[in-house]
Amino acid sequence: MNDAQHVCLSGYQEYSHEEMIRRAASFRDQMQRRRSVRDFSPRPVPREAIEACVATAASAPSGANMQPWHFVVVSDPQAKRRIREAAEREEAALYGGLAGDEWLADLEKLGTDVRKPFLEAAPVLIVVFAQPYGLLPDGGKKKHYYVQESVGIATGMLVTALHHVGLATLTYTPTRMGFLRELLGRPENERPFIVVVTGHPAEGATLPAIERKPLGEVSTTLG
Ligand code: IYR
Repeated sequence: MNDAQHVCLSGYQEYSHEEMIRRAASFRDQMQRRRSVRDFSPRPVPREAIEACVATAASAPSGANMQPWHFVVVSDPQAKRRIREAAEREEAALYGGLAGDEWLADLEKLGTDVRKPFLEAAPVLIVVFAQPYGLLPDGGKKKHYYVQESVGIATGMLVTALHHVGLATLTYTPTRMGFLRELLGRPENERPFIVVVTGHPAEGATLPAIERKPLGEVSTTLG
């Protein structure tokens, strides 16, 4: 017999069809204004807003509710500088040949290179860690499930929350990210997943002239 404990669903908000359509369109319009930004202003951002956005991310669904993530909010200039220096060393390897010709050609339209000034310029870096397994109080390992999917969903919610409060983001993955675990003193069961760079865009920030695929190309409706 299943003896799972259940509680009543509370906080569910129902909308009329008209209201659903209006909200869906309005949220789509809001989210379609999101762009990955690489030119950041050093203007400070409210710590409380960042914390609330991280709390939103941490409310994501996860495999067997293991919540296999950890978020490190970095705003200390010295820590940001160390992250930039280590990341640029990794990028030097990538752009120096590790990436291969096809990858480098695909990156050309973005205009990215070895230099990562945004890691110091942006007021906040949120380093997202994934936990392939948990650590029990006795030092034993606890199995985690669908870790990539779970942390990917949480990261999507983080980016959405930051955009919602008017902060620009860049989802940044240095080529090899192991240095982040050491620099930030995270335990052995955590793997760096992504760096979410956030803050205000610099004045006059520019973006690559790239476009989203049309909806008909990325979705199919059956029935
Ligand atoms: N991490 C490198 C390379 C890079 C890779 C992908 I895939 C991108 O979408 C963008 C960049 C860099 O940030 O320069």
